[in-house]
Amino acid sequence: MSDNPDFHAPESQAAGMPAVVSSLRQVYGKAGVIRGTRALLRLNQAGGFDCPSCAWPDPDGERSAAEFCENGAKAIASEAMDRTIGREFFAAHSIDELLAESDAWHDLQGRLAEPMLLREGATHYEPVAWGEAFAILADELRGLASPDEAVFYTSGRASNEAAFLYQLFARVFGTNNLPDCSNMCHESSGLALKESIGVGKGTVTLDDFLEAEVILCVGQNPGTNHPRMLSTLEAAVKKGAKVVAVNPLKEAGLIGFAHPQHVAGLMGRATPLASTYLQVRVNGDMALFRGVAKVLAERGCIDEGFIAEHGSGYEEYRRLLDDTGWDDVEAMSGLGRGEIESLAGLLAGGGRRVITCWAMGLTQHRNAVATIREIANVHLMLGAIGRPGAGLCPVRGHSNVQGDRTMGIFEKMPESFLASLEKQAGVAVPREHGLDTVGSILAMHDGRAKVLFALGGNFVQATPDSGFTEAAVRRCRLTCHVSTKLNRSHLVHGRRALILPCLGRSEDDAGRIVTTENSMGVVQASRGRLTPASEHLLSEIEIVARLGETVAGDVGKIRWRWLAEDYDRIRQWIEAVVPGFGRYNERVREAGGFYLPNAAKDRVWHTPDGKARFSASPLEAVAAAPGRFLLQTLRSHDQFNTTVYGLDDRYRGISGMRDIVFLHPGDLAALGVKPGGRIDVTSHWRDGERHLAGFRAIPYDLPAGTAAAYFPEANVLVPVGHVALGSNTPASKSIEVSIAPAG
Ligand SMILES: Nc1nc2c(c(=O)[nH]1)N[C@H]1C(S)=C(S)[C@@H](COP(=O)(O)OP(=O)(O)OC[C@H]3O[C@@H](n4cnc5c(=O)[nH]c(N)nc54)[C@H](O)[C@@H]3O)O[C@H]1N2
Ligand SMILES: Nc1nc2c(c(=O)[nH]1)N[C@H]1C(S)=C(S)[C@@H](COP(=O)(O)OP(=O)(O)OC[C@H]3O[C@@H](n4cnc5c(=O)[nH]c(N)nc54)[C@H](O)[C@@H]3O)O[C@H]1N2
Ligand SMILES: [Mo]
Repeated sequence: MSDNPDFHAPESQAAGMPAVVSSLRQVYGKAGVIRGTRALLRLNQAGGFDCPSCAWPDPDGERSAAEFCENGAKAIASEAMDRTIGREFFAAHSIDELLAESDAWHDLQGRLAEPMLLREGATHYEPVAWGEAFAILADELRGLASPDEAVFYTSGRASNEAAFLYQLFARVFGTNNLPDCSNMCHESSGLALKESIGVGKGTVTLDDFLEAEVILCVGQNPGTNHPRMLSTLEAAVKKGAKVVAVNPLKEAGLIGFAHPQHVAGLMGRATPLASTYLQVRVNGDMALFRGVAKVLAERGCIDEGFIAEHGSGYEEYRRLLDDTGWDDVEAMSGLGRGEIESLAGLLAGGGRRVITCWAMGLTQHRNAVATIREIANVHLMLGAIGRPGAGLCPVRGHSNVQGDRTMGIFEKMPESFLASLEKQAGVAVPREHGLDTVGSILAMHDGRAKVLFALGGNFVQATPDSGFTEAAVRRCRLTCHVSTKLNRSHLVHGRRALILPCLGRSEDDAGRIVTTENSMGVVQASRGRLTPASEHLLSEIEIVARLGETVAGDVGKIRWRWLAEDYDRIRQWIEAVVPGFGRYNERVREAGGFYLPNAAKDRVWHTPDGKARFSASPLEAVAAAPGRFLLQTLRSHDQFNTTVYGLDDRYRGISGMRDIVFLHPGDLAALGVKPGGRIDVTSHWRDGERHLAGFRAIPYDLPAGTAAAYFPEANVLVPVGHVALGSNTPASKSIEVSIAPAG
């Protein structure tokens, strides 16, 4: 970590030697040499554990000895730290003192080592026995007027087994209030894809990348957030694929990639990645894809056979294309007609083997769902779905966020799942839809929800509108977090609060395996090998089972302890409830695991009319009022969501600071602010203003009138009511702000 705040020109490539050096320094510095190397050697190897960082898949066949990336190494270093914090630490630091420290400081303190309780009115956490912790939970949960007054949040690291048992508990307890990090992440993708192609997941595998002719990377920064994806892209480029980046910001990882596991890469010779870099306007993607579709239609570059056999709604969509003017397309996308025509030409050429990848740059906008359906429209026109080298690829965030959904962590699971769960459990489960993340914040704020239980994550820090959300959480009777590391959600608490420390994925769970599902629907086993950080830790599964036993008791066919004793039993239950998990225990022990079925990949469409559906949504893009900016919140290279490893953002040329706002150099000049000078930022929403004072303005290559700042520091500016239509995902990539020199 650099101590002196500084900025210089951004890099033009990602990875290479600095990445390797940086990862090793992280691991050896924090975890100690032996724990660190052992952890890395087991990372993403068959028989080892699944990297807890991102959800990019591992190669199906042979794996290199180092199937990890710099940021995977940081995640492990953070989890596998030798240092622990228990009763002495919490006796020495009051809640207020801890609140005054930064996220980076919290992460450096070490692993949570024993269960802790914050009594009503107390200033310090104190140790509590596991049994008493569960008794408190039972007391608070049973004391609620309705089970719907409890909220059960999940972050995307929970294993399939923990997630399945947890949703079973919530539903047996009597509520579908199962908000998760996905509500803030790929919810818009799931919804859009379900409507368009009948499956809320992507349709490609790693092999498709090697057969693709064109790969679009839209609204994502893989160099930082999915570094192993760069290896896949590099391999694809070497086989002749063209990579097109669509991003308002110039990201080093998309310009060039020096492979850290290859000699040439280590020497700093980068593979030029993106053949084209389209600096679209923030939220201009829908207009871009509409423009592409217009060109394809006008030139007749469509797959008529596919559309006739599989599509529905094309005529209406075609009329919409004819009615859309180029002026609108150009103004909203910020791109010229020529650029859009060349992209369309590229997509239509040859075998139309096109893959489109995307992440938060698309999902966290007001019109996110419509934008993603627009991408599906283009793929349907080209017939570029369900055949080799072509398809849709939402790139997931957390390592098991996709699996958690498959397991039923969702406030609106379909009837088929609930009916089958009910049958297996022998207990009635509720049907009324539950609260999602934004819904939970509002419910806590106005007193409809009184207990917040979280399986992982950092609710207070990951959610929008920090001031509003903190007030909401403080109104709870009880907040309880199952966690590995200290975070702000332990410190912004309800009347009483509990911290329940659990094993991390790298740690030995009495030799037992758990399973996860990656971004491409591969289910595989994960077995931790490191000695647990403390002898007082329980696995997430044991914690949920004891919660079930204490709060709900053994009911129907459920024997909580019996299920948690042998995870194969939980997997047998999953097999009975969730389609696609036949011979689960057997297949997950085969090298590489197994693929879940994906109907859209087989051109079977689980939509109401059994067809892949063109959607005709009105074209729109958000725009800031004159003189104002559209601000997006994004990740630095030194963080995993709310876990801040350090204060650098190497590829963007930033060291030693996070209190910054990237701006176009011309805008800086117009504001009369020098590079690095201090500014105040105010966001504007129909319910009023929100403020961020004294951040530094950094010149950067992004479109004039737009700005970027780091998540979670800038979350204070995101209004809780500013969400994507349909998916209710906070629209944290387009916040209308005004900026002034610091006053
Ligand atoms: N090391 C590391 N890895 C991670 C994470 C992490 O924090 N650290 N987080 C994980 C999680 S949970 C997730 S969801 C993923 C997130 O992965 P990303 O989606 O890559 O994460 P962000 O930093 O939010 O980056 C958003 C990108 O979208 C661009 N963008 C913003 N607005 C627009 C727009 O309107 N149009 C277009 N085309 N682009 C836009 C931004 O410039 C930026 O490059 O990464 C996962 N992996
Ligand atoms: N403004 C803005 N807000 C955003 C985003 C954005 O781009 N901009 N991105 C959104 C996205 S995509 C996401 S996914 C969410 C993330 O929201 P969350 O998933 O809630 O947040 P994380 O920071 O990933 O959670 C980190 C915490 O998880 C705990 N943890 C780590 N490993 C484990 C484990 O194995 N088990 C358990 N039980 N706990 C563990 C640690 O205590 C750590 O402090 O944030 C969202 N918020
Ligand atoms: Mo995410």
